[in-house]
Amino acid sequence: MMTGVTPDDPSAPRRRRRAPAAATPGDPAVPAPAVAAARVLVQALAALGVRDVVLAPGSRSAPLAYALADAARPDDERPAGAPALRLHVRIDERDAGFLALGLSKASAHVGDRGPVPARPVAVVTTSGTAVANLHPAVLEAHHAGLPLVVLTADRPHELRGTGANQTTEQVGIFGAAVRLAVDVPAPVGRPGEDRDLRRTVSRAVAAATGARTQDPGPVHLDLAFRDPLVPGDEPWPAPSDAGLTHVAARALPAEPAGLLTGTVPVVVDVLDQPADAGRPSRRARGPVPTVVVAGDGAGPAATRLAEANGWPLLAEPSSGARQGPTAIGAYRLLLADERLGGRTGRVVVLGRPTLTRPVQALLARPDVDVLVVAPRGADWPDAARNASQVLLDVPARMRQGRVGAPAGWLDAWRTADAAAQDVLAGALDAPEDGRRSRSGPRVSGWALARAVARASAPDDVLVVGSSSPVRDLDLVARWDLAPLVLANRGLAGIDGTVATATGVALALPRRRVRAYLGDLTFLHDVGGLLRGPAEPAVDLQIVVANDDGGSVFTTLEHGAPERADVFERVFATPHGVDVAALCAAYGVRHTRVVDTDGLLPALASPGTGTSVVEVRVDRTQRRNLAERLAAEVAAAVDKALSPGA
Ligand SMILES: Cc1ncc(C[n+]2csc(CCOP(=O)(O)OP(=O)(O)O)c2C)c(N)n1
Ligand SMILES: [Mg+2]
Repeated sequence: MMTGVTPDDPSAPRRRRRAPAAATPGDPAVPAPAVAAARVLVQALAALGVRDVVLAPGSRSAPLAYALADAARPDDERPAGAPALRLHVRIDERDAGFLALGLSKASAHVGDRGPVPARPVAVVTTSGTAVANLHPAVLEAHHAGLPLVVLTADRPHELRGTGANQTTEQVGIFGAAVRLAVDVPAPVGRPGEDRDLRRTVSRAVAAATGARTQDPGPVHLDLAFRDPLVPGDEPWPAPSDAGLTHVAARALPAEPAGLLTGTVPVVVDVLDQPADAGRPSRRARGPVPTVVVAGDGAGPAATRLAEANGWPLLAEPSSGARQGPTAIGAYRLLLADERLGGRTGRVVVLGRPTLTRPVQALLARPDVDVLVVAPRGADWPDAARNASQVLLDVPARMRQGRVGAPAGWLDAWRTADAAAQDVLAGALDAPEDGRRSRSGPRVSGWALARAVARASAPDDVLVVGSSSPVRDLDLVARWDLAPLVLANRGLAGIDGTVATATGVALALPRRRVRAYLGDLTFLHDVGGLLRGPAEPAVDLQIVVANDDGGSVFTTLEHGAPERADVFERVFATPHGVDVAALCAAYGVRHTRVVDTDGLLPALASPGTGTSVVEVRVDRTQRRNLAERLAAEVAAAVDKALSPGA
């Protein structure tokens, strides 16, 4: 939605209690309109729950920069009227955007009284290309449902379309990716202006948090500022509630009423009837063999659902659900088995699954009844266009474990998973893993993923990059109690991951935060390491799986031997970068690990500050090893599930 606010907006209040004096240029007691408005805006953000603001430098945004610098002063130095905010300054707007995203992502948690949604975090830029550099983070926030409040400074309307320096079409630049876009005119100091601005900020924060819609996401205020942009000694305005609108959040019913009482039969019908009406009733055949697929952000409800009914839990690392006795680590390799994936008649999907083709194939099968539980937002995940129902919540009968599973259903999956784990352990512990090659010793991606998983305690936080790291972790991670695993799965970009992890680390200073990413993902966002001396230190360990290129492509059709002639140049993109030198340039500690023995010690003691553990990973064997492991697991599972095994 896009709205414009014009100086003669009819929504401006007609009755005013105290008309503030219009600004008189040069009046030492009254700040310039742009400066006054920036202060009111910063006060409103703080009053509406914003705690962190990320700023990239620029001149048109100067009124906000000065106001934020005041708000970030220590308590005893902050001017009267200035709210307390945490300020983070970054040079690169793309990183500023992802830093804000990481700060917001890490603020969501499960509190004593249930889930606490992500906090809105603001990011401020100047005009021009600076704005466009926020686009990747805005898109990720859109698809991940994170409340980014994007504040971009702009020239006043009279300078737009005139060829004025650093002036472009900023209004609406993020298109459908923002929940709200407002063209805020340059303040002139007219009566009622502050109040209107608070109203606009209130709407923006409500739209970002999804208070009315349960659909959080980014919002964009394009703020025109007219010179002068610099404050003098004028005091801050007293904080005021005028125009502030606290919008009550629309609460989802914990259990949709109809399901609780059984008065809405539609869901219950589906649970009791076969997907294919031509087959005998499932009631007659007993419980449907069901699995829970927990995609990104599914949360602990997925674990509870699986445990209540004795259903296998196929949980991605960033699901927040991958733990406990029902979690099937190697599910990706088990779905092909007729007695497991083949027998599955129903899937309950929580969160958004994106990682593996076998899961997508399962969700696409016409003989599988797919129930998607999507409590938030307008959309729901159903890439296979096969969902029979989209529910706001897990049906009560399921939640209470009254749907159940056929005898031996979970046991079969667990037996198969144990067999798969033996195969994986045998391969990853074999002496040829971590072997020496001409360019030095290397470990496999899976061995590294397993070491990262093992090094991650329940209180730790793991930010995992797209591409192989998240998929390798998905195959090998086994946790009784999982760490908090976060990933940018909204659009699964390899961009902005260092900055996202930095935001997470800044948001969770008391927890050990580790990022685990591929070398191209690291290099793409190496600028995320850039932090000026005035910025707070970041305790973050970055584990880089360096296989000199994009190994994920080797496992796809592009990596087939017959395409080898072009593969290296146009898919793998090797780079030969000296990561140690790069880290030195950014003043970041660097350790290189070349064998499996060195892994655990390097991961175990991250120390303070930001450090990089570069692990030399073998890419050349990934395709062969993946094929070999799949075949060996299939054989081992077959043996384990055969009668008399
Ligand atoms: C911004 C962006 N550009 C391109 C891609 C496509 N892409 C997916 S994985 C990948 C390679 C990643 O390589 P690396 O980080 O080294 O991980 P590896 O596959 O080697 O494990 C690329 C380029 C993407 N996801 N996001
Ligand atoms: Mg790589």
